[in-house]
Amino acid sequence: MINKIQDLIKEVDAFSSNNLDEIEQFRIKFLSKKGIVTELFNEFKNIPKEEKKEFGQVLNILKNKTQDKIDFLKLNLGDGDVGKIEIDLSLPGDPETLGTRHPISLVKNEIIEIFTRLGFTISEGPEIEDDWHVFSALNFPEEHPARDMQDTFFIEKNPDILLRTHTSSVQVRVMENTQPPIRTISPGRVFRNEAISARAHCIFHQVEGLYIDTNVSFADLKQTLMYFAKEMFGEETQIRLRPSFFPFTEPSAEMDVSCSLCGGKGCNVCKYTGWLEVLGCGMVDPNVLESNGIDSVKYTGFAFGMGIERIAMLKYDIKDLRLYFENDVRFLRQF
Ligand code: 2NM
Repeated sequence: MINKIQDLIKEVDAFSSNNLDEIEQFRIKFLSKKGIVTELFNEFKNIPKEEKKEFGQVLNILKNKTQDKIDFLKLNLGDGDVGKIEIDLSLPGDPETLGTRHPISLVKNEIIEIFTRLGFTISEGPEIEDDWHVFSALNFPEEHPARDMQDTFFIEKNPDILLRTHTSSVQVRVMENTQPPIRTISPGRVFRNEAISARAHCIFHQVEGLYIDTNVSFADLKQTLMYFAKEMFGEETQIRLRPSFFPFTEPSAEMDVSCSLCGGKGCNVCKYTGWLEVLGCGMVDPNVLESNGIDSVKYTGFAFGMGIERIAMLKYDIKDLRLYFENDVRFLRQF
């Protein structure tokens, strides 16, 4: 009896086919209800007690080898002729769940699109900077509070190496290396030593812009920013400029846009003022041009800077800045 099973194992080992019908015949012969293996299992009760153990072991080997052979041959069938294996191609697939673009990226890309339509190029630069590119070349006086440990992250106690607090440092690098006309924006991450809250974070994103040429005036600044505001927040958007101060611009201004939620009538988003503050701007201080090798008699320029988080908050009515950094997919999927 055992020899008979050994012979059957040899037969199974030797069997091969790349034809589905043949493989099915092989399966019926061995494993179906009236197949060889099933019949042998039925024989089990007639086997003498002392042979039962060996009989069972060898028979199990035959059964497993037969099933493995069938699986193996069917798997190989798949190559080049899918139709032969029993897959229902009309069944719906398991869809991959796609991620979504982060709202900061969406708004950043939108800002980039608007300014590239006006002929601005995109400039990038290092996040770890030196004092010159972040402060000195931008007309920050030696005792300016932004230079304080309290506001700026320094690297390894070296007061000359720090994380950039604005992307104006990128524009210093552009001015160093190019003569006007310059039309460029610099999107990127910036770092400030601030306590994290709903309205502040130690890492955030900025887009700064720089335009330098002969005869650039405040009117050019105003038209450029009005075009930006209408493209970003809608054709009916109004802008207003309020006097302000920045070390690198003179005169300086802050720009508000009419609240797109209430159309300027007043609501809780604009705190019943009808206006939302969106960016800072001004005419580049001649000191900045001269520090960076640009003739301030021949050339003038304007510059502006905005926080991407803030623009996205206004655009999508996001109430808490921390949501941008938590990567909760329930938040991220909404955009
Ligand atoms: C702002 C506001 C006003 C600015 C200035 C410069 C540069 F490099 F030309 F000096 N870049 N960006 C600037 C001006 C940034 O952010 C609120």
